[in-house]
Amino acid sequence: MKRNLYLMIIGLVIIVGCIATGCARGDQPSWGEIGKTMTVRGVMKGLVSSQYIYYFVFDPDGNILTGPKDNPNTWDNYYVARYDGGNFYLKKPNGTQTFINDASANDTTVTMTINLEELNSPSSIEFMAVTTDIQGNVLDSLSNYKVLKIQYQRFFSFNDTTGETGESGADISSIELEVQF
Ligand SMILES: [Ca+2]
Ligand SMILES: [Ca+2]
Repeated sequence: MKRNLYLMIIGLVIIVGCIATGCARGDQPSWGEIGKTMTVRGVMKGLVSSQYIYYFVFDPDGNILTGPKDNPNTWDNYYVARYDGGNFYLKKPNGTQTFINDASANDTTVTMTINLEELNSPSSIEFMAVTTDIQGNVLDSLSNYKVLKIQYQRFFSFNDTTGETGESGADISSIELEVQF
């Protein structure tokens, strides 16, 4: 009897543990579930500096024919994350702005993690990365916005060889995006 009880407790612990961790290996949560995040890493050619503003721009409208261009004045309908003066911000199309807490700027890399619920839980995103000086003059960007089919792919990597600028801390070298459950 004692042995059976012992086995039952072990089984219960495994089941509860599996539920708590979402059964990461065997049984992935379906796409519709909440709690997904997207981490964006922007790697520059030189050191990240507060002399520049680093933008990651998201269009979650589901239409791959529209997406953010490199001009910050055209981003009113998009979700705009930025590293600006030592802080990380997320500005929404409705004008509200919040801090991004899970973010860092180290060496040549700016990293921000955004809860996808903040972007209306999209299944695809049109994405753009742009750097400017503090006056707002664009220094570098991706050559065009990237379509991220995040429902089907979890990791994206783009090298940037365009828009080379003499200001290496604002010269985008590569962008990596990763969706996490
Ligand atoms: Ca779009
Ligand atoms: Ca570049």
